Amino acid sequence: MKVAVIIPTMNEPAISKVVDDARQALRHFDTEVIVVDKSLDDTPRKAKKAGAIVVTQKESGYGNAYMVGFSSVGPDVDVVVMMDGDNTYDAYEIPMLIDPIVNGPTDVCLGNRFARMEPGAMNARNRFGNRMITGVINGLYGLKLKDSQTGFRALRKSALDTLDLDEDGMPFASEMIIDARKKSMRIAEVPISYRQRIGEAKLKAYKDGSLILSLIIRMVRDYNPFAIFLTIGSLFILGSLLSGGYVVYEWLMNGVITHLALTILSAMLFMGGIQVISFGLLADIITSALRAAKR
Ligand SMILES: Nc1nc2c(ncn2[C@@H]2O[C@H](COP(=O)(O)OP(=O)(O)O)[C@@H](O)[C@H]2O)c(=O)[nH]1
Ligand SMILES: [Mg+2]
Repeated sequence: MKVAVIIPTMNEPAISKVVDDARQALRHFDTEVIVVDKSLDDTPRKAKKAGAIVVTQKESGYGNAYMVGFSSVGPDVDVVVMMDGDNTYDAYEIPMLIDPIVNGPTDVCLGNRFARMEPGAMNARNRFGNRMITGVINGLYGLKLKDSQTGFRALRKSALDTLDLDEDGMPFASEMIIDARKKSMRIAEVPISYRQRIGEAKLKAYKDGSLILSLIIRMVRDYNPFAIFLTIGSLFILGSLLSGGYVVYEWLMNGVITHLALTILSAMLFMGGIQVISFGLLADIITSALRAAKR
């Protein structure tokens, strides 16, 4: 059983400890630690000294770093672990994280940071953003995750090889879950610890948060447009039934219609709703046809 640990780094002062811990934690396995580096400081030198294979990232971005890392793992690797270089994750929990893959049918195992989170490790804004994004992913893709944005993950190498990933930045983390789900992979979540980071954060909450949400909308639109249009169209029709119901009620009671504007609004909402749903049906037919043509 061979395990590769991939750590993307951009100026990470704790990298020596992180690499040391990972190698020590996996001493009973055949192990390689790969650091994909984009630093201006001595991070790569420290990583090499601690025993990691260092690959220099030419382009930039968190997702791009992992794509470089995935293509650098040895051919005999069975499990790939993803981890930050900032000491937030406890490398000694790697054996626990990979267990559902090594001893079970799991393809993708995610570490849930909310299980054992040190105070101050994640600020309220990021906690809120994570909850929102996780809720949307769960709702749209029928999952029950607690922490979709975790950076501590393990993947069965054979499953990883079939994923189609091309998000260069932080949305990569969501893309991976959504694609794994679409390919009916077995996804598990295990409780992990999460500590305060050493060194400066690279995540830009507002920029990365909106990039992640726009990725999710794009993925749903491309793969399952009908879900989005049906939801919007239904809301229109629901609104039209409420306002139209009031108009009809008044007409039945008094025999006259006094709310002309409301009447027009109801009719427009109803027709709009039907149009949006029809459009969704068309979009669905088009995307299915395109997908069939690609095969
Ligand atoms: N090579 C590389 N590493 C990056 C890049 N962006 C972030 N990282 C690293 O990816 C890991 C996750 O970033 P971090 O700032 O901890 O994000 P957070 O855990 O979501 O707050 C850290 O080890 C960073 O040094 C990048 O563009 N290139
Ligand atoms: Mg981090």
